[in-house]
Amino acid sequence: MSEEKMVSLDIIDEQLIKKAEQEGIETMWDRKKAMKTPCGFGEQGVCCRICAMGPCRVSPVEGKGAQRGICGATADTIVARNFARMVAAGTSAHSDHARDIAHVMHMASRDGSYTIKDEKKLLVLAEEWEVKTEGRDIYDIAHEVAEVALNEFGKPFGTLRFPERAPEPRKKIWKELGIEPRAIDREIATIMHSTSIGCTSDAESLLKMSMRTSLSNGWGGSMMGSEFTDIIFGTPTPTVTEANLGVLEEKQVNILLHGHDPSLSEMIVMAANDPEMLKLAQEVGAEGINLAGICCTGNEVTMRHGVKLAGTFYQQELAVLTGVIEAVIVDVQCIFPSLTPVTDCYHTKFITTSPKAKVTGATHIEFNEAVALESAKAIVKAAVENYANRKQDKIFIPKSKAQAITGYSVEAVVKQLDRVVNSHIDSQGTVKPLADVLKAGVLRGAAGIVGCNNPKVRHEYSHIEIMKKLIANDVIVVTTGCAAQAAAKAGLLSKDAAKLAGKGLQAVCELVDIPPVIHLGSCVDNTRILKLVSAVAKFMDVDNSDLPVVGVAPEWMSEKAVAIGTYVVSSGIDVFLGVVPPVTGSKEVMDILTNKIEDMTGAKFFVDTDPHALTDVMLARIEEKREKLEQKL
Ligand code: CUV
Ligand code: SF4
Repeated sequence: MSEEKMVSLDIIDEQLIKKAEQEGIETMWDRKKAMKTPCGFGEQGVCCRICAMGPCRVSPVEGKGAQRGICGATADTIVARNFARMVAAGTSAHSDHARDIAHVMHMASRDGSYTIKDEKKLLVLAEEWEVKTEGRDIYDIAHEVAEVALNEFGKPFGTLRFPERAPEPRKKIWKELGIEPRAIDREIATIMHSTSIGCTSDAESLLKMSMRTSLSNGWGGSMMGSEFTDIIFGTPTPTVTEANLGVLEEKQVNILLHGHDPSLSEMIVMAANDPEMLKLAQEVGAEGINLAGICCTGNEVTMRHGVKLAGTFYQQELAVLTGVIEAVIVDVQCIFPSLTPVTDCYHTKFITTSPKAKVTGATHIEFNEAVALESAKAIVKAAVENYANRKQDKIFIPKSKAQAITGYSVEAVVKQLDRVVNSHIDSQGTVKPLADVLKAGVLRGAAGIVGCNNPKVRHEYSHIEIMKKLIANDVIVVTTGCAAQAAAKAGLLSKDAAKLAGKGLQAVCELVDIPPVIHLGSCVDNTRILKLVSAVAKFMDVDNSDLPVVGVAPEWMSEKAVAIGTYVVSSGIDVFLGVVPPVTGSKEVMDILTNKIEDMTGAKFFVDTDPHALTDVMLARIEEKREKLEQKL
């Protein structure tokens, strides 16, 4: 296959990449080419620049070249420290997102921009956290729950609350390993401290710290993000939508929503449906306002409003290249700084909204939660008014789009299963039917496929190949993040895709009326997977690590993914990576992550850049777990 073809899986994107070439616009692939061979030391994790005696790069080969940094740190120390810092950074991103959501809940009011949509979920959480509910106004309860949550970030004593939800054997493992997460900010600070010059040099100890910090993300910040978002904006239910750049509309104002935090995107959705804004759109000659999502924000708004998905992380530049985007509205995370030069080539406005992510050259319109809807309207207005400035000769909208069903929460999945299998029409659902089909072997197992795109691998190829192979082998797939968008574009989130599934999974899909690949949301929503797996484990009276369940990140790139992978393994679920993490320079770290960690947590990391080989190992592992589980039950 020619290099050009390797770039992308679908022809449409190739057309846009060609358009970029013709118009002399640089994209990530040009920059990837210019980057040439990546630094071998960095790639293996053996470059340290923690203090100014360095940077030191030590040899990853024993007995050859510099074996220690100036302070005496070995490759093992340097790799483990770098890994720990990645986990800390990833944890901070998702948890800081959750902190903002908790603040929004704290300011929610009956007649304000932010209200409480899922009162029941709030009451369940209030009870769990022993917040008094009787005879109290729902907003008083919300404010107190939010305050309790905000204290989870910095409380001086004790451990986090959400890990209580894990199965008993899992909690015992965490306790014995000494990795029960304490306050979220504290775990992040501890890693930053312990990895500074002259603190922890013991690799195993650094990895245990990483596990604890990652748990403060999975069973802390991220879980808070999911739960609170549901409470404020509603728990998702399945909705039909469309995905890929073909969702852009030539005759409408197109607004690209990119980033993470629903407290912005939800308000933009509201503003875009506001009669005043629609009238304004008509006045400028447009037929309407069309929202399209990218990355996690895309997942959030499609789950709750069916907003169409423009695509994945890597399509952020390509979307602009269509020439029909009036504004790219972003908040935090995964935003390419290159959106400035790319949007500069068109009429497109690049609007940043968060003080946490200002981008050079972008238009900054700060989003003010206190007057959220007004603030959102001002942003949408700027987009609408830009419609007239389109450069007509630069327009090209690819045709391709696929139908997708998005927005399965754990609640929705469980309810749907229970309703069909047990005819429990009104029930809130139990996981019994799911446990039953797993036990019986109708479904061999379940896989969570998550994460980003990475130009190191052929775009979306790994995501799609792995998903197809798993469902063909009766492994049900749940998916989040950009993996979910890849699935949507490939048509795997449609009920139609059941024809690609094995007999068992096909039967379940037909019976329950679900697609074989289930959209579970954004990256913080990986905690929905933790919740579901834990619920099934508890129901069967086993541990997470006993279940035939795997986590997969075929094309990951972000520090967040490192934190996620670590909390998933720490939660007892094997993690399969399609991109090699920068740890290969240390024998000890490699040995712990891909081997010894199993003795501690009952799960480990597997790495293979060939998606087919990786899936074969996954399937073997699933069968291995099934055999052990059978003996246990
Ligand atoms: Ni938080 S982290 S590219 S948006 S999944 Fe998408 Fe998901 Fe990776 Fe970023
Ligand atoms: Fe070099 Fe040690 Fe400083 Fe790292 S901490 S840069 S290995 S001297």
